Amino acid sequence: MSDDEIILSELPDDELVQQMHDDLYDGLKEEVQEGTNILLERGWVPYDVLTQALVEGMRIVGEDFRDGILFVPEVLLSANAMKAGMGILRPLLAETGAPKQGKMVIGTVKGDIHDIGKNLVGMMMEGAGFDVIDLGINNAVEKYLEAIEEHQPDIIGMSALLTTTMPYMKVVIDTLKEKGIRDDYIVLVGGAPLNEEFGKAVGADAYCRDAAIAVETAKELVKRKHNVNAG
Ligand code: B12
Repeated sequence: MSDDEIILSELPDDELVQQMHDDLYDGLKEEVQEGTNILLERGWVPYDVLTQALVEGMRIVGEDFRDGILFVPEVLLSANAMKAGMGILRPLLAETGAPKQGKMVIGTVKGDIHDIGKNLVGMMMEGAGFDVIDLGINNAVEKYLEAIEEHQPDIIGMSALLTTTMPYMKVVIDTLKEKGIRDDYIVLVGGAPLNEEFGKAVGADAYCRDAAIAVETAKELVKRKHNVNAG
């Protein structure tokens, strides 16, 4: 059977999720949107659609990109398809009615244009009750400083997907230290090439492996900060 003949709504859940991985791989935006809607109509919670259909699909794309089977133009199409699916989930994840937790400024660091993971963290943080100010991609330290000044966030989040751009996180944190304001904020860092050790080495409060952990860590650290301030 050719792809044209596949009717997504007729597939059972597991085959539909597989098909969505294929469609994401092929950069088929409309099909990914359709699949996302079908899973939601079937009662899937948005977080499961996000992780099992979209994030898992992008993981497979990542492997073939690494292995030289896919190239930038193809991965860009996959990224666009993923974003289209995320666009449907975003309002659903945000409308949880969670009590207000605090404010976060988040951005991808200078030299780096990867934004899917950052966007996902932003979405999940919104869903958990944080106000999120998204600085977008390719942010120099000045951008973070301006946003901190303007928004007075509780949390600063930095994302980097390249081994060449992740050291820039230290530039930002060191600048905060020089200005004597480092300890006024919780700094969270993330991105595929990072790890716990790197987070510690650059002086972040925490490295978070994924968006769910980012939410848990943010809540915990904000609570702790408030307790310290109250005490
Ligand atoms: C999609 C993609 C692209 C897309 C980006 C589209 C977009 N709008 O983002 C495009 C095609 C543009 C691209 C370009 C490039 N890419 Co690219 N890309 C990827 C790919 C396949 C997936 C990344 C992704 O979106 N993952 C899905 C999300 C959900 O996961 P995530 O980003 O890791 O985010 C999660 C966590 O890390 C964490 N997190 C992320 N950020 C943050 C921030 C905070 C504050 C917290 C708490 C947590 C957190 O939570 C997120 C959600 O759970 C990765 C492969 C990989 N293994 O990561 C390569 C990858 C990152 N790219 C790579 C490369 C080399 C490039 C290019 C240099 C290629 C080139 N020759 O031009 C350019 C770089 C351009 C630039 N200057 O930035 C390499 C990096 C290698 C390295 N060691 O540095 C990778 C690893 C692929 C590979 N193995 O070769 N890429």
